[in-house]
Amino acid sequence: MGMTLAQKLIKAHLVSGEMTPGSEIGLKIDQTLTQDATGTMAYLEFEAMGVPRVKTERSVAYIDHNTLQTGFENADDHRYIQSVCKKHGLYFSRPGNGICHQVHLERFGIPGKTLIGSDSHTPTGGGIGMLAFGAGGLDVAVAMGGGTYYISMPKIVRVNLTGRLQPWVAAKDVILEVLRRLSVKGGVGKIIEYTGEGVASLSVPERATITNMGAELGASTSVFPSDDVTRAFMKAQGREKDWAPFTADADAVYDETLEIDLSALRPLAACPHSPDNVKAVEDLGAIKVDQCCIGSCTNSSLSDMLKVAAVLKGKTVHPDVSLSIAPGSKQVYNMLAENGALGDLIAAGARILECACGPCIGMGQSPNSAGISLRTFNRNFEGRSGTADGQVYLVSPETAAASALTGVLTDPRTLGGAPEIHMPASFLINDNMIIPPADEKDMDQVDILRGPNIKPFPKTAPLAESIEAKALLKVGDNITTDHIMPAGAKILPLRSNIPTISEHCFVRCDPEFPARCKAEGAGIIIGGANYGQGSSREHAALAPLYLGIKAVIVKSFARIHIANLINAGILPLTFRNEADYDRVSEGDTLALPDIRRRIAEGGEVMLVNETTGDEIPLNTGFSQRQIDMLLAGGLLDYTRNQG
Ligand code: MIC
Ligand code: SF4
Repeated sequence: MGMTLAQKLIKAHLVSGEMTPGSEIGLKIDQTLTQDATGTMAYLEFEAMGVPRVKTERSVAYIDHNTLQTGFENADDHRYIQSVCKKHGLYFSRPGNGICHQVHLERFGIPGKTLIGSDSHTPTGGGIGMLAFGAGGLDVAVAMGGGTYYISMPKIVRVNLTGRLQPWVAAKDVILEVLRRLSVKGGVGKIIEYTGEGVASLSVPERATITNMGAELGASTSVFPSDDVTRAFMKAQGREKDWAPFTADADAVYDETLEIDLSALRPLAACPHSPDNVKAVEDLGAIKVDQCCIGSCTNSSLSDMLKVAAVLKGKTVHPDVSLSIAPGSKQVYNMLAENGALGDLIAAGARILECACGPCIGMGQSPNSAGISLRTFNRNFEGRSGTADGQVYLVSPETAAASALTGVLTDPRTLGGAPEIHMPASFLINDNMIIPPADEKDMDQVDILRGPNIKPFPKTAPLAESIEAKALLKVGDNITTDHIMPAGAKILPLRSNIPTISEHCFVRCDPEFPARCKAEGAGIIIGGANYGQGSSREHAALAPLYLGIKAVIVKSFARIHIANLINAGILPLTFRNEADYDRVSEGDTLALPDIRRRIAEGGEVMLVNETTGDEIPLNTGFSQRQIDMLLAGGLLDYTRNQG
């Protein structure tokens, strides 16, 4: 029987386990990346492991999230990460060099290799045929130390692409269509593999837009074949020697198939407040727009920017609209400057931002009160923009640019002939903002620079014999990590300070939550389906850990978040019967009697609601490795115990 591309890549990196969907597999990791908002913690964890040099083929640290420096914290963290890189063998991408996923694709990604990154959009690498996963910082630290990365073997979904995109219809519209059909839970436990005759018509940046936003499906990752289009991209990046072909076998068998006719797609928009709330732009009508933001790891490639420049050329942004544009990398920015397109953007009145995540993570450019913001980004969770009642629509660069001119949501097809943009035969290559590590023989001379904001990893403890605690919070379905541990310009600088950042844990849902946890000393969180979707931030587990949360009991979890909870030594449990969610109320006193033995034996776990007298069965389904981690109090203690 033939194999899918994803299966081939998994097989080539398989260290342990059986490739049957749902069972735990261990993968050898070739490359890692971190960004600064998750990186500081990941490197503190790496240091705690005591491994002198990274053992991967390539590890890169990017500074792209916390670039708004309104106090000493972010700059201190950048210096800390830079010094760790120099000492421990990592490449350091300086602030200003661009967004991790864009730069990694341009300069480091290699088809057929595995990559994990402490950022949920690491699957961007799937655009050049990498097997790339978002992961918690601890998992990345372990991989840097040469350790195995564990996931549960996903099902493989085939997205068969036929036809070709019509003028003004973009790669963004392809992934929005997949989200419309599958929803933000539809990819959980799955790898999305793109095949079919339509693949060849998509450039690497277009493919990367699609694999990037596959994160919003909850998918483990997404992947395109590595073909002649990939080869041309690698060649244009001066890296043709790193190219090799990778495709699925013709008789590969998939668990599910989705058919998408590219020719039939129209410009789409994800409406507030979820990436799967997708409607056609023409059906939404001329909604008045206050802001347009173009950029982010989803849509900040050179071709995206050139399309936008072509739309704006010779025109002026509508008086009621603020348009911000952040090119994805220094390479993109530099090329825009050299070919004159940057001048067109500036002349039209665009507010040019540095090459970084910026507004996507609430680092500036929050919209006005109840403002309507069209963004080429990948997430429009409520409040993420920094404006609690902001209304964010996710659209293609074409739609954003067209709307920035008219002041209302505009289907770009109404603009007439579409600009013809071709990928250059060679990109401008200048890696002067990437600092290589010190030679191994010199590493002892490198001092690690630690600012006062960097506080140690929170205390963990082995799993108790029994747990008794109140349900300190009850939340509904699709809780994002932006609910659990909000980001934004004010809170992000605290990413290396768990005691202080924990004061912000869940405050968007309930401002009293941190205080209640502190008063009680221990607690349990109750949640609905797809709990923890979105970001890879392990702070969404570390802050609850610091606040004394012992268990999170929900209908279902998002993939990266459940791994982060286990890594932090917090018990993630699910209701055997989803309807039992209704049998627990906030404030109830709950017990998990004899929990240590039950987890150790992998047996049934019973939740006793001492307030109502109900007994509620829970699922565990942990692998032996996860059981050992939970018993030890998390991944750091588990690794230490293993010596
Ligand atoms: C995001 O888009 O939510 C982030 C910010 O990039 C996160 C990482 C983080 O929280 O630092 C992600 O996607 O993993
Ligand atoms: Fe940065 Fe936004 Fe991409 Fe996250 S989704 S990595 S915040 S650009």
